[in-house]
Amino acid sequence: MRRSGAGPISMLVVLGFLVPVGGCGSATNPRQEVPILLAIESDGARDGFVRSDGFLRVVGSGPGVGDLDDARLGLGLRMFYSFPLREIPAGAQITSVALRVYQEDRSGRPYANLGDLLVDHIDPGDALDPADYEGNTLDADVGSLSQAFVRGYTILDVQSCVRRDMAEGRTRSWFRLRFPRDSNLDGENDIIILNDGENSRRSNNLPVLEVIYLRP
Ligand SMILES: [Ca+2]
Ligand SMILES: [Ca+2]
Ligand SMILES: [Ca+2]
Repeated sequence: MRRSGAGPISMLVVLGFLVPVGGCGSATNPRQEVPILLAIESDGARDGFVRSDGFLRVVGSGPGVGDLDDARLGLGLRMFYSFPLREIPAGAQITSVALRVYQEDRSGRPYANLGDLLVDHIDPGDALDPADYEGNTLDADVGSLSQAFVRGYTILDVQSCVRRDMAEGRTRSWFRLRFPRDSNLDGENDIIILNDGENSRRSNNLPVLEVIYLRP
């Protein structure tokens, strides 16, 4: 196993077990395959949040998901991550892709009031704009990233999304994090606080896309 980029050491222990189980070897290929772990950080200049009223911010300040009922009743907040795919070699055999996002904190009761934290695979073009709050969807609800607030990384398999982006010629993979309910209209904020590519939370718990592949 060779490792490229940042990523939790604990993954390496798991990978040594997971990769062979995935059946990556080929009986017709006597060459010893060495899986590569590539940790791609979210692009801080492009990731950010969009609110349901169209306000958005891509540099610093308040990455999170939920409702801002205390500021304005019914105001929703969604978070967007953008991962460049240029470091994945052409022809690489991808065996696993995981979206890893750190839950830093919360306000109110976002999961109880708004539902599970969902992920959409999207193509918003070069930059976020107000229409990306719910538009430009490639694959809606590709999975639940989390069902409860636990401080730490939460993980979702997004291999099919990244494979689709590469097959269709996109140079980055974008994901939108949202709750199924925009707001519970209770006058109180219900949000989870996340981090972003520019490390706005100063926690160093960066959002990453972890790709495991075999050399082309
Ligand atoms: Ca950003
Ligand atoms: Ca856009
Ligand atoms: Ca609320």
